[in-house]
Amino acid sequence: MHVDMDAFYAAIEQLDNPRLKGQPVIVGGLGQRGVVATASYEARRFGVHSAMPMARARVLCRAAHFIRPRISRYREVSRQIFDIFDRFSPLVEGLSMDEAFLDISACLPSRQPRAEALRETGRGLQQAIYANTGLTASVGMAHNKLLAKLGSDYRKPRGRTYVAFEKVHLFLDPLPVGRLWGIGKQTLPRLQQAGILTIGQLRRSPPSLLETLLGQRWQHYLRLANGVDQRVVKPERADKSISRETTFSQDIAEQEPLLEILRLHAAEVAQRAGAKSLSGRTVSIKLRDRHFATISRSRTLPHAINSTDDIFAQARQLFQDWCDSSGFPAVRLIGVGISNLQAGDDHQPVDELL
Ligand code: TTP
Ligand code: MG
Repeated sequence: MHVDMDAFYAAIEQLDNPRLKGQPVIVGGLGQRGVVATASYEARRFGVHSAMPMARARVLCRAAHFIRPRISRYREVSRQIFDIFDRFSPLVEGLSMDEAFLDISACLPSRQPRAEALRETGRGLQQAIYANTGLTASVGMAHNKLLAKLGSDYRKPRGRTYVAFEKVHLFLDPLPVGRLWGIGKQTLPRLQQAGILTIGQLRRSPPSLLETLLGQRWQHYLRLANGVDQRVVKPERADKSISRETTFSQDIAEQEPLLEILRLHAAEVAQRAGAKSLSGRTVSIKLRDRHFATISRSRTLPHAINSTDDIFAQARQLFQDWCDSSGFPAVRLIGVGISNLQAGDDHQPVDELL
């Protein structure tokens, strides 16, 4: 099952301020270069959508209520809905604040035929979310991730779609080819120029043409177009932090090599975080001096990061501040880590939205 909340930020604003119910609401950066984070379905009718410049949204829908994001409130609601997901399955893979895969294969009531049991579970989850939060979600159910994800988007908002095994082509064939994972800005125009507009057209194209258009990965896309996807739901382990440290056999009394090691550690932390689609708001360094006194310094940012450069920039600043304040005694151990972890990438850095 794939679950995705409807107009998440905007729906929370409408929930918290009932005067906004049924009204066009646009959440995003209100400054000069602000960007739309999301719009209520009432505002979408005017053509407003995520990632659009706010200036454009103001032209399209002048009567809308324009609201700055309240990320911490959205995170609070996100925790509530993830608590509900946990009640439905032990296997939950969060993709972002408002979206997750649930492997429910082992959690279906056995007294019913499978399709019925699935539909009932989907409905039950939607009802539990609504009862606990007052918000609506859309769900997609199928035997794999690709179909479940496309299913949740099929009849948004408040949609519920079950793609049965024998209906795969019926469901996939008419969808635009750009809906397949991995077909992005670069590949899409090439396919369109070749007359491949739908998933069904891709599925029926000759392999030689697909190889020319899609390169080495053509068979992968052909499998997706046939609704074949073997990926399993990967629940994230409850990591609290990701860190890497080294203890030296001798004290190091120069800053240059220590910074170099800090950078390597930052790269490893970034790589491990990226592999799990995690990012962190807090960066810490750990140091031990020759007297075995261990010191840690940390800093918490307004948005989560997980790139080498971002982590290293923070770690270096922390290290330099420590050198300035301590007079830089020789170092025995140095490490860097991130914590305050969250699933997925933030769509936009928060400061771009403010
Ligand atoms: P989405 O699930 O993509 O969008 P949505 O929940 O607002 O609307 P729907 O699912 O019904 O189509 O993203 C979830 C939240 O993430 C969204 O409410 C705001 C935020 N977001 C951004 O900040 N920038 C973006 O570009 C996108 C796509 C989302
Ligand atoms: Mg959503």
